[in-house]
Amino acid sequence: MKIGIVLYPTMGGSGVLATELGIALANKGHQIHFITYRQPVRLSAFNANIFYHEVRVPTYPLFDYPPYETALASTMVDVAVNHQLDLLHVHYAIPHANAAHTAKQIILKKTGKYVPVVTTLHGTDITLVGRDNTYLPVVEFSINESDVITAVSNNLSDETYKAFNIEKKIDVIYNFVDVKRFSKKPIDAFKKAIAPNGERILVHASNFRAVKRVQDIIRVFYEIQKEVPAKLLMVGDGPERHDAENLVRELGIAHKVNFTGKQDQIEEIMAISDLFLLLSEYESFGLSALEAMAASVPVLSSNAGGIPEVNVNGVTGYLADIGDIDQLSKYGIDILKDDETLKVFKENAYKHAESFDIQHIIPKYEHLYQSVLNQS
Ligand code: GMT
Repeated sequence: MKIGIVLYPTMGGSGVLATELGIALANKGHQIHFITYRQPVRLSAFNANIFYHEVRVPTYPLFDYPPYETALASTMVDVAVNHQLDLLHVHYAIPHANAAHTAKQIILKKTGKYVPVVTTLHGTDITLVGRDNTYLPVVEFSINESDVITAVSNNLSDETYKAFNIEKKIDVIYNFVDVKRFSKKPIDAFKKAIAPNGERILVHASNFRAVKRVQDIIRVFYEIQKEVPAKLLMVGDGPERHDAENLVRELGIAHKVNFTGKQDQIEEIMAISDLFLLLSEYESFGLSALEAMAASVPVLSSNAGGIPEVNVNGVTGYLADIGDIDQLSKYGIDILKDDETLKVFKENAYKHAESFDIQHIIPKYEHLYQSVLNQS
């Protein structure tokens, strides 16, 4: 198949997932055309089946707001017509689903070919941004106009039906992870540099937006390190980083917490880690937690949104209510208290991650593409 994939090229979960999906499909012989405004972060190695089309947004003094959506739809038309795409798969509804709807109509008028649109909902496009009345009518319309709608968890599917008047079935296809890629041997020198005295290594990775509640992570770590010698790696960057760094200083634990900034080689960091923290207000899925589990790292998380569909309480880690610092800290100490307990959690985390392996999930997308193409 010849597939156009539209995505955000940044470190966010939807972009990572869409890029990994495209690479995996290309490895299976499909021709993949990524369409976005910058080279996607995880798209590095050359692959003869992968093409990247940059959306250029020419500026003009009249535009206070350059019309990205128009430029995107035009690029989608250009790529679909000139490369004879079979379908368009857009990740994150805003503004991709609407741009795809426009592109689909133009392609049909120009060439007589119907190019179906698959829209994958990822999270904040529904739970935060999409619900905003400024966007809602267009988001609702363009989701309904998609030929196929998928969501990355049952929770996100439920939230979509609650927030919008959706007239179609939403297919749930869970996010996936390449377990092989995350099953790395820890680099001893790296581990020693972070935890020279054999301290436990805790890790959080995100875009440090308010929804991630990074201050809770610092507070939970503060409690845990009183009982268990530990270090904390805060990976990523974003609006809440500054306040989180201040809190670390206020609590007097700056020597135990390392804000690494954005890191490309997240699998090397996961390989030396003992516990991953994800205490968000909401996550449709929690892809970073799954990547941790694939690296045999148990997860301490909130029970928000779709996280319980990924992290199994008492098995792959623990879950507690959002902001329940006491309970979360107790659970963290419980996982880390002795090597034997930690080993069991690590093994369970890895085993559970295997059920989300890329090899099980890619065929689900291929099957979906094939059935929409058969219908159109
Ligand atoms: O908010 C983020 O972390 C980024 C966001 C995105 O759309 O890029 O992530 C969402 O999609 C991920 C991949 O499907 C999910 O794993 C995240 O849980 C989801 N984030 C939220 O729902 C807040």
